[in-house]
Amino acid sequence: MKNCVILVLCFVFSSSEAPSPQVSKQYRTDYEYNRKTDAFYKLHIETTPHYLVQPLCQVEGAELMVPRSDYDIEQMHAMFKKFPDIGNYVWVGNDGKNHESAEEEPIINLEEPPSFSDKFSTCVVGTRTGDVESSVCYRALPFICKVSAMDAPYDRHCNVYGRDYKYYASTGSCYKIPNIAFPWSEAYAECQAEGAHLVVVNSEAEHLAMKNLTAAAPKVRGAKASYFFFAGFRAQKPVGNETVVFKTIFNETLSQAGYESWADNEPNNSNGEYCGSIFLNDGKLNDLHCHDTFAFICEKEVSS
Ligand SMILES: *[C@@H]1O[C@H](CO)[C@@H](O)[C@H](O)[C@H]1NC(C)=O
Ligand SMILES: *[C@@H]1O[C@H](CO)[C@@H](O)[C@H](O)[C@H]1NC(C)=O
Ligand SMILES: *[C@@H]1O[C@H](CO)[C@@H](O)[C@H](O)[C@H]1NC(C)=O
Ligand SMILES: *[C@@H]1O[C@H](CO)[C@@H](O)[C@H](O)[C@H]1NC(C)=O
Ligand SMILES: [Ca+2]
Ligand SMILES: [Ca+2]
Repeated sequence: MKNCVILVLCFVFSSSEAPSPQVSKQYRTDYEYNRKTDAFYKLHIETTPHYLVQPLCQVEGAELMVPRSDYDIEQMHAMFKKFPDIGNYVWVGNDGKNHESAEEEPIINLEEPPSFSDKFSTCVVGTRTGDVESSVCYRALPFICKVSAMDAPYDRHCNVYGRDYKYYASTGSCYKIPNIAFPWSEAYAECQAEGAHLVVVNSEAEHLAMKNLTAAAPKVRGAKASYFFFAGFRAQKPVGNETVVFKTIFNETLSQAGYESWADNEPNNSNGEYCGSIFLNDGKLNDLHCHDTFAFICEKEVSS
């Protein structure tokens, strides 16, 4: 009987190379764990209109935090303390209770609200002093995302903290196009946080895989154009008459990386396009402005 138990345990441990967040209490590098709630949290310090916060949390496999217990409030309080300069309010989710209205005059978001209802409805905020209050929705605030360890996504085969990775046997890598548009450096950080990296095309087979992946991709919110996907290469802004040299995020030239076919008439470096992308039509390479927002592709090599 005892041997049996030991055998079963051995099997369980040896078959799981990297255990799920449920077991390991590890999640994306930008989330912190709270033992009392058995959940992961992230405070987004950038001020954000209310209608965008839930989609942003969901890209990270989380939800806007609904304050459910004193432990959630303690967590919020602790996160506020790390950032003295972000003001006194954050968006939190609606817990369905009635709350006093926030006293401080809200800084009204000057952009047009996306919907009539957002302008007049009330939303829920957490305060620096540890209260939950109601507030107009028509403003921009930092916000807190939360996911329980039980629900935190982990893809065992691809070894990433994210959903929707697709494995291509032809390249031995998993790929994903997150459902959001970002500037290049935020796209870079987002792939990193999940345990992946912006895609680097290393072969003709991988070029074909990218052509296949992008052809089937739904459009993402907020992209400047829907036919480009940021990828893991870019150039330094040249000094004087230096030539522009594109290198991968692993500091290889494109030729060293194994694929250097540009789309027709690219790179055109039009007014300083220094960030790399993949062109939907032919899966080939193109240069883009780093600060514009586009869809992007994350890659994770599967170790054999
Ligand atoms: C992508 O590849 C899959 C699997 O081989 C195939 O079923 C699908 O039709 C391809 N899609 C495109 C757009 O080529
Ligand atoms: C580029 O700069 C170098 C040195 O700064 C100079 O010698 C050369 O003539 C320049 N080339 C062109 C095409 O301007
Ligand atoms: C990148 O490669 C270049 C040339 O191969 C080398 O000079 C440089 O130090 C490398 N940079 C980093 C950060 O490794
Ligand atoms: C340069 O390339 C971009 C796409 O990266 C394209 O939108 C733009 O029209 C091109 N500019 C010129 C002058 O060809
Ligand atoms: Ca690759
Ligand atoms: Ca271009």
